[in-house]
Amino acid sequence: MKIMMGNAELEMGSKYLTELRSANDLLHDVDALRQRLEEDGYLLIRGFHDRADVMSARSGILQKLHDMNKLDAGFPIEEGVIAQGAKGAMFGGAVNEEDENMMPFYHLVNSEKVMSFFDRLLGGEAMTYDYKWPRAVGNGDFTGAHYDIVYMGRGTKQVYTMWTPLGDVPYEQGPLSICLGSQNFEKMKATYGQMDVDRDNIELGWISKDPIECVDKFGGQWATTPFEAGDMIIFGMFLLHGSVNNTTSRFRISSDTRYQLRSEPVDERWVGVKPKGHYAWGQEKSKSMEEARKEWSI
Ligand SMILES: O=C(O)CCC(=O)C(=O)O
Repeated sequence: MKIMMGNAELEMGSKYLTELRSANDLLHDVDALRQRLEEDGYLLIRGFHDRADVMSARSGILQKLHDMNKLDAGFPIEEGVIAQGAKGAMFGGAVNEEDENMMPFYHLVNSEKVMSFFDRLLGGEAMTYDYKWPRAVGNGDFTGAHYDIVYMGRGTKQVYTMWTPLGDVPYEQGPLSICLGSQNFEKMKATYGQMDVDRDNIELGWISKDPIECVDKFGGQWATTPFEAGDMIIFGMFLLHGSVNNTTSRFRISSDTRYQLRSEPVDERWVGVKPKGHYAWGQEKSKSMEEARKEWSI
């Protein structure tokens, strides 16, 4: 089976691409979960969220897409069919209680279940960034390879991303993909991994749009899987990830949200009632990643 990532076509089960594995069998054993996270760089938990809660978060976001005329009126809203020419959308920001459509989503990613999972995994009281990144990814769109640290590295480096599909996301709808082993790309961590998009103003922040080039040059192997509503995957700040292309006529709806120990320093851009977010990135003409990579010799 061929999977599209950017302009590349990757064969599932080749040196470039394999399947993510679930960590559900380790859920009862926190030491084993930590060890797996260390070794694999991620934990995929199937059926973690209540499917009904995920579907109500999805409905709220679909309602917003409908209100923005981004859905094809010829289909039921819940199918999320993209209106002719409509682009994707990011609904980044902190909880806004006036936005009723978003409340089920905030409850989902801030739930007691999520927070106590991180309390247990991190071995202390966890906190979540107030800022959340729910998104609708349009036809032909994908996310290029990046470390999250370049967007949120001003506090502790022990921050974890939880990626939650808000609905079922089969291969062709563009699920998350990660580069296995990229948590050990030492030269990349010492160069690209020290970058801060607001300080360095480098376009997109993606180290590469070409997953084949990544493997040939840096090593590792891409991994993805079809996701179902309820699944989630977590990973640290130094794990290259991106996504498969959405080749369907429906939006891929998902979110990325962040968690860390409350006792550790926090990146001030992402907390508070109105987090300031990226304040400088892209304000001036940004440097190309190609140029930055030449300077880093990677
Ligand atoms: O959903 C995507 O396409 C990318 C998500 C991502 O980059 C993240 O979860 O950090």
